Amino acid sequence: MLNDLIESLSSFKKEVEAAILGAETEKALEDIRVGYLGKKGKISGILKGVGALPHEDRPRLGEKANEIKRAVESTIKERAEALSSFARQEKLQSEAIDLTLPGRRVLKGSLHPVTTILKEISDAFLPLGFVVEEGPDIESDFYNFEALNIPKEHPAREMQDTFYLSEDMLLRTHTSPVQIRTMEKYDPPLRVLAPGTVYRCDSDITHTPMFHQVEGFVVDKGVTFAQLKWTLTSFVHAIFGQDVGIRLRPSFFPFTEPSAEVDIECVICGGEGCRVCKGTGWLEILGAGMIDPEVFKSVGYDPEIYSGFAFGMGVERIAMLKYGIKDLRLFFENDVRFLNQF
Ligand code: 2U9
Repeated sequence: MLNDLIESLSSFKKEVEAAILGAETEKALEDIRVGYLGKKGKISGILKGVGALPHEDRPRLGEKANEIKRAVESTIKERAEALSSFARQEKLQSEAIDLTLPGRRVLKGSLHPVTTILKEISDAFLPLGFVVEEGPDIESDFYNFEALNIPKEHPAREMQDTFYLSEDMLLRTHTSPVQIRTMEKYDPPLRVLAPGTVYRCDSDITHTPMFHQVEGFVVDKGVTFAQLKWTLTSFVHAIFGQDVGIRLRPSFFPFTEPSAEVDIECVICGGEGCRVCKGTGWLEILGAGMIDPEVFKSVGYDPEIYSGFAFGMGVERIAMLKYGIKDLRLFFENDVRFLNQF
């Protein structure tokens, strides 16, 4: 009887060891452990027969059972370690980095051409002693129109040009209000550059409802039209090159008197006449003039003591001419293929 039980324990040992070595997962191994060593396992089943043995034989069976349990436990432990080592090996292999693969390209951003030109325009004026001033995009009727000698019935005030927010408030249609605010804050002499976003209720192939302007002005005793012309020539040379000539044509603006429109020699054909300059050899790039005495009065400057000049330009227009961009809408589509060229 004792020998039969010991025999069956020994044959279980071989069976369980074969099962352990065949287990492919940690779960399968655990099932084997429970199936053989657990309370309801096969070894416990055999040990239940111990009651039928004579007293003196029972310790031997217990000893044999414990020996087999220990041996099985140690085989399970070894197999568990082997399985976890295989698993780690597999994970490492699946996560292996191929250092020979080419790297992914990092997309680099670039400055918007309007930003680039804004900086170039500032760089052209700052050495002449100009300082940059900024102001709000939302303005009152007074700063945008009244103080600039633009009377109530002036066409620039018409609804189709101006985005009104209320009877008195609007989106600035030019950066000129910045200059009014600057004159209210400081006494002359002043040399100010006012770059910024402006808004006009206008949209077609050459106009967008939002665009950028740079305006500038100088106020002092004895400022002359000749100084205005020299300043603008110096600006044109800095942006378009030393050989580019300019010409001034008489014009009208409510805030300057006399006023002029400023042309540069066509940068495409060099003055020969082409499609861009419509055969004239000249391109209009600026408006300018001597600040109207009425404007000085609205900020409390005495026009008998002070004189000044002012100028204004559209930044997108300068960028289009400088970079040969044909369509204004490209500036606002933010297509990276366009933007990356600058
Ligand atoms: C003050 C006094 C005078 C600014 C000026 C222009 C002429 C001009 C246009 C160019 C193209 C605007 O972007 S555009 O449509 N500007 O022609 N601007 S003189 O004169 C001022 C400004 C402020 C106090």
